[in-house]
Amino acid sequence: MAKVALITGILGQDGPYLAELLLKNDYKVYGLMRRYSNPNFENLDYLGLTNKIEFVEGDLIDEASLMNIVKIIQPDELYNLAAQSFVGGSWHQAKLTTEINAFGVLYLLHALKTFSPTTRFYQASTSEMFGLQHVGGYQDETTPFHPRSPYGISKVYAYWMTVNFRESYGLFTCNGILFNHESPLRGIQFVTRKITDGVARIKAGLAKDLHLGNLEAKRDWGFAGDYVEAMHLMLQKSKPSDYVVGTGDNHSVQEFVELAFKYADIPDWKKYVVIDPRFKRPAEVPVLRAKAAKAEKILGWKAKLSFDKLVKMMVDADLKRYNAK
Ligand code: NAP
Ligand code: F7E
Repeated sequence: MAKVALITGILGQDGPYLAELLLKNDYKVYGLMRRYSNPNFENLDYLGLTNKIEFVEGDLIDEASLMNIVKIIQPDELYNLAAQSFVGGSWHQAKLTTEINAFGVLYLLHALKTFSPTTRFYQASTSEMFGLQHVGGYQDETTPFHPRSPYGISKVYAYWMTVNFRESYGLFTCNGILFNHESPLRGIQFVTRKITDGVARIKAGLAKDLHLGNLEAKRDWGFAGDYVEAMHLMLQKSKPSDYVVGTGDNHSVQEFVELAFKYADIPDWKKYVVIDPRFKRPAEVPVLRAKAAKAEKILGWKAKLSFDKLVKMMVDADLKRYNAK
């Protein structure tokens, strides 16, 4: 019989890539979305998936809606990708970020324990939990947490609640501690997509400059399409566990900028980039770099798309969007 999966965050970046993977594996896929006056199916449409998903309406801050959905669907696998995921915005909406990212996870876990205790649960944890912590420049499953934003703090709560329901009630729960992953479906506020969109606008004559914050921050950037494979693999193992997922390589925001301008064939990026204090953060995470040896050994997972190819893929997609080539 076909397996049933419920994905929260189905309209975001990762939701559509994961849905594509599960549909290819013959799953029936339910997608949880909030109520909108005007829903945006752009990312699912981009992959041609909108008509293949069974949508259910609910909200991570509405516990009763989650209880009902879990009770009715009783999925084999639940992937919790929904979140207020923008770190920069989490200082301005700290309470909402906490309600969605922290309490929302408690509500989901409680719903599973009550109505569907055999469901396998994936929690979208993040390298932002490490914040300032690293050993020799890397972070792995043994690295302590030192989150630097309300977002990172909310995710630490969710991480431990996910572990706690495993240890207290024997639920099959996994944390994927994912490092930054990007794609043409990335939200426009995140720095990679902001850069590729900005470059395409400049190329199309729609913008004269690109305002950015800290160009020195370093991130371990991979491709979202590769990372959803790791999520799925975690829930196929015989025992639940927590895994770091990343490429093992990192680059600065400036390196991303240089490459994006190069691929768009715009010489001298310095003529266009304006350093704007509005995009600097009250507390920065300066360097992230994964040591994903556990994922490689136990899941057989490794990032496939290189940094250069990722930047090119995103630049090409945005140039196409603006018909700027
Ligand atoms: P994303 O593009 O921001 O998508 C998040 C989704 O969550 C959106 O579709 C959003 O719905 C939904 N959502 C927000 N609040 C909700 C609520 N109260 N109830 C129901 N749905 C809600 O994020 P992503 O990049 O796909 O990331 C997926 C998950 O992985 C997130 O939890 C993120 O924190 C985590 N993560 C991401 C990365 C990364 O580099 N991408 C790395 C580590 C961890 P709307 O469309 O209504 O806004
Ligand atoms: O920032 C710097 C900024 O917003 C990356 C989320 O998916 O990954 C993401 O969080 C870096 C930071 O991603 C601008 O200061 C410079 O150092 O693209 P970002 P993030 O904060 O790393 C983690 C793993 C998640 O879990 C999150 O959900 O770029 N930066 N100038 C800028 N950042 C933005 N957004 N805009 C700028 O203008």
